[in-house]
Amino acid sequence: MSPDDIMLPVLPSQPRPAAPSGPAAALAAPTAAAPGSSAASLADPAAGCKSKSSCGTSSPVADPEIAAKIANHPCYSAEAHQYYARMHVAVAPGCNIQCNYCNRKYDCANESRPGVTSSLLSPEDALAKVKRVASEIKQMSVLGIAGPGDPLANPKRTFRTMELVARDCPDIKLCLSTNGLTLPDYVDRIAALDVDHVTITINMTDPEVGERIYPWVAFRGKKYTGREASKILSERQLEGLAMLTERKILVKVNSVMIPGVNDDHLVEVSRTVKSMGAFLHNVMPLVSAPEHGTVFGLAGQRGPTPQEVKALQDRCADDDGAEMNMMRHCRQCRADAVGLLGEDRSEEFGPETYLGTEVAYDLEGRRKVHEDIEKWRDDLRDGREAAGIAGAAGTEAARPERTVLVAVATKGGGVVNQHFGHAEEFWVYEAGENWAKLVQTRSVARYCEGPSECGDAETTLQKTVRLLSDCAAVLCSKVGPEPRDLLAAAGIEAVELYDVIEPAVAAAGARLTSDAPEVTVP
Ligand code: CLF
Ligand code: SF4
Repeated sequence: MSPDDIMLPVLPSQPRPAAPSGPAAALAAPTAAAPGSSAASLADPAAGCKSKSSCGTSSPVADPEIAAKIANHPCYSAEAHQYYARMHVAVAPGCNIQCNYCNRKYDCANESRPGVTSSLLSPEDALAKVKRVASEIKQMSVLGIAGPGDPLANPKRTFRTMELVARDCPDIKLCLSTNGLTLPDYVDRIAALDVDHVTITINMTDPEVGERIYPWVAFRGKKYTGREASKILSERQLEGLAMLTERKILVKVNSVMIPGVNDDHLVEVSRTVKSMGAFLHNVMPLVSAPEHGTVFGLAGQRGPTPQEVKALQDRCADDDGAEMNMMRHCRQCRADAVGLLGEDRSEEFGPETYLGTEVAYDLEGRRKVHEDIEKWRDDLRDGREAAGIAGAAGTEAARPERTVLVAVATKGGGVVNQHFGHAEEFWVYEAGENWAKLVQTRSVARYCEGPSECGDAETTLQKTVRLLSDCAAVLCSKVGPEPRDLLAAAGIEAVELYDVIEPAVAAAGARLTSDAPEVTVP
């Protein structure tokens, strides 16, 4: 679809920024931005965020050095994730601990989606793949190593890969995810490679909780079990975290939310890691199915509902919780994921596409594409500011008293541009007058609370309506009569439009909260 194909409800007298070329166009960006949208015209321009920082977390990033580091990292900046892609290379097969949600046949579930198996690459083949992907997907800005085992349990392969990529692809950010057991041993090496982003999976800081998650830990040639194992793991994780933050390396903490095991404990974890300088906390749902053959899966341990995940994320973010920056848009990628978060283009890059062919690294072409993306983002940001819409840049002071949840169907590019029936995921925003803040992404296929609620008889449509049950409206480019009726029966208004997301969400929020009988701010 070209930008000109999109019919936007634009006021004719309003200025339109130029249509983007290159990457933004490829992302189906629209021809109008916030100032010209009908949605924006409903907003009062009195309030609004003046921040230019690219913040995807729950709070604005005041430090320009940090803002620059996260500006094009799709996981550390929710705004960036609409435009920039990441890729993972599966170079790290082994692991040094056992998690009860992993059976080793699949990718490391600390960062990846359980039940997915990625094929292993040598560091040299990984470099060839990175160069191929970088030349095809120029908005790919980050290379992450996240499995299929633990990257730091495979230090030779992991660091060799990073060295090769740093040598040949100087504009790609390096990113690493680890269970943290051996992290303190490698912090200097990580710093020397200019790795600016490290994720540690911390599911507990209390060994009593930990012994229900980790049956054993292999440390310095010895296998530990019970509380002792979790005590060692937790101490090493926190030691590594402190060492990284001391070196100004941004740390994201992942926590797998396991209902009845660590859910009540995770606010405490959030508080601890925040006090030690972690930048971002990503509470991810346990995905547990008997066919994965994990201890939790076989024991019938359920995963949380999206509503439970959001409630916990909100508690961690709250003033009386941990007041932590929360990541709300994780897609639990696979260890060989390629593309924008939420899309999986790994199958386009099989070995035949990168082995045996020399790919020239088009640094200049990539720079140009990234420049175009930044221009497009600036236009949208200026539009939001002109319309007085806060939330995207996280200025909590501007949050209205009354908000509702509004779901959006989007293919990216910052625009409501997807048919309801084609959407495999929805972005859920907190919406109110002059306020639009992304609070969760929900995958239609991912969440299932077990046979009692999600049996064979439940259609995808019914499941989708249940997924959005706490939303007041869903914004999409098109919706059929059957889903519209089912949504209406569940109290969810279906709104058809093509528009820039934030102004459209804020307008819907303003309208819905003016009718809403109760305050829904958490
Ligand atoms: Fe990969 Fe992870 Fe780096 Fe991102 S993923 S190593 S921080 S580049 Fe991102 Fe994927 Fe969630 Fe990970 S969406 S699973 S948080
Ligand atoms: Fe599996 Fe990852 Fe846990 Fe290792 S750290 S046991 S690979 S989930």
